[in-house]
Amino acid sequence: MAEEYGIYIGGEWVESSAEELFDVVNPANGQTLARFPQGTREDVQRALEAAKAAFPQWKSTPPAKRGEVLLRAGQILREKKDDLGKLLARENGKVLAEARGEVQEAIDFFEYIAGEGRRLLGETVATELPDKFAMTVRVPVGIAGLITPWNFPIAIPSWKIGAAAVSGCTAVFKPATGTPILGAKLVSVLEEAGLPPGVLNMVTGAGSVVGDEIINSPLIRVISFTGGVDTGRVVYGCGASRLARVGLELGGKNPIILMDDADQDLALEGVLFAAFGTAGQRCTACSRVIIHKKIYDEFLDDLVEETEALKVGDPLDPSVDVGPVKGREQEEKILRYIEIGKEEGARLRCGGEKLTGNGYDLGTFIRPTIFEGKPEMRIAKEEIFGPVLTILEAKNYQEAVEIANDVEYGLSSSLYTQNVNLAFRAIQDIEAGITYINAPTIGAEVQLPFGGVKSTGTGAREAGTTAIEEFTEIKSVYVDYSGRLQKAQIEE
Ligand code: UN1
Repeated sequence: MAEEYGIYIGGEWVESSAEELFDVVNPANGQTLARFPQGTREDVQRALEAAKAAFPQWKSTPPAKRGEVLLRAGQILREKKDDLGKLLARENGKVLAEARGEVQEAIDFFEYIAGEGRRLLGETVATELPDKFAMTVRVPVGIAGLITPWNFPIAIPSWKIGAAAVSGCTAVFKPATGTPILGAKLVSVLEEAGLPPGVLNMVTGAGSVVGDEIINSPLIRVISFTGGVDTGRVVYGCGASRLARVGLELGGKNPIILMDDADQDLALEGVLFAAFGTAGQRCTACSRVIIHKKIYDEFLDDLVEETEALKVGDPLDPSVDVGPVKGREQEEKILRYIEIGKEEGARLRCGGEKLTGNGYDLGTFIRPTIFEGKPEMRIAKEEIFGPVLTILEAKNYQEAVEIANDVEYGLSSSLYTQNVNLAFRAIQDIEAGITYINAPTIGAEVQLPFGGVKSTGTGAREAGTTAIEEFTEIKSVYVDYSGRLQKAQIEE
């Protein structure tokens, strides 16, 4: 029997006002794992009221105490890592090693951000007047709306919830409809860790209802959204119309550039992991490999051979390399892009189809696919978010970087070379929020800022040293202890 969940308001799991539930389906076999309420606008209003009521108390809780709760949450997640990893693999479809890695990412982030409770650094600044003191302090922005995607159902919620909570914000959280179970588990872990009622509230349901109500509420002072670029534009517009803060982390079309002196074995492993890990459904996934013409044929032949050898199947089977894509809608979109690639005249080197028979029919599996393309093709420009890789040729470094930059997005990027000068040049030249040298485009660590340029996003970087930027306001404070009126900027 699939478990039925409610919504989480004011520290309790309660019934939604919704009549309808939606199914959460295991993409490997089509089984229903759980049912969640198709939340209503009224549900969101209740969540907002709870977040509003909890704000004054949470805001005045010492940041170090807020951090302690988050540290405990990390410790509880650590104890539950085995179970959560398996559940995540079933709910999302990523293979168990990656699912466990994602739970670890959440643990790492809570442990990291807990320490922020003992920093939340401001500055002391010199003043132009005697007997006067000047400093900046951080104050929470207010109630946060946190909207997260299905591809990282615990790590991304952790970044947002952890950073908002340590900053003193209270929040309404809407997990993706594809993966609310991990969201609900995280909420329960935070409750167990001692997060006071109302600091975090969760409502599930459609973006067009629940998401829409969150982003349009005047109570929400900061919206943090990770998802597709089209929705991101709508979210940004709503925030702009009432001057709320908006943090967006949207798509990517992440390149790996291979120079002619690259360690090809190392690069091969990196490309396979970055392009086909999580079945290519990461914002940071490598979807373009730009290869120097001198090694193009040699590298590509090896890559195709290794790609064909990847085992696709049940994510809980440790011998499997690539799991399913997340559901029918994803599958259809990816298959459509494969057709577009063929119509555009790209050369299909392997994959290019849905897997059938052998139990595959119960789930949504696509064979890892490689196209040889041209930079102007749609498959080389648009985010496919699946196991589809486009290979492009470049005659030199300059051309490779031009191709890399000639897309709408700029999240992650990578260059393989032995030439240290070129490596440092690429750090300047590639337009992206993240650049790896001699490593693939995925696997960002939590203590570094995460985010991108151009249509990939806007607002403060998530995670890392910048995590609290999104959820805190800087206040400038002047203390005059001269006992007389001192006028700055005015000569006497
Ligand atoms: C995402 O796909 O939106 O760097 C997040 C990585 C992971 C996070 C990806 N740590 O691949």
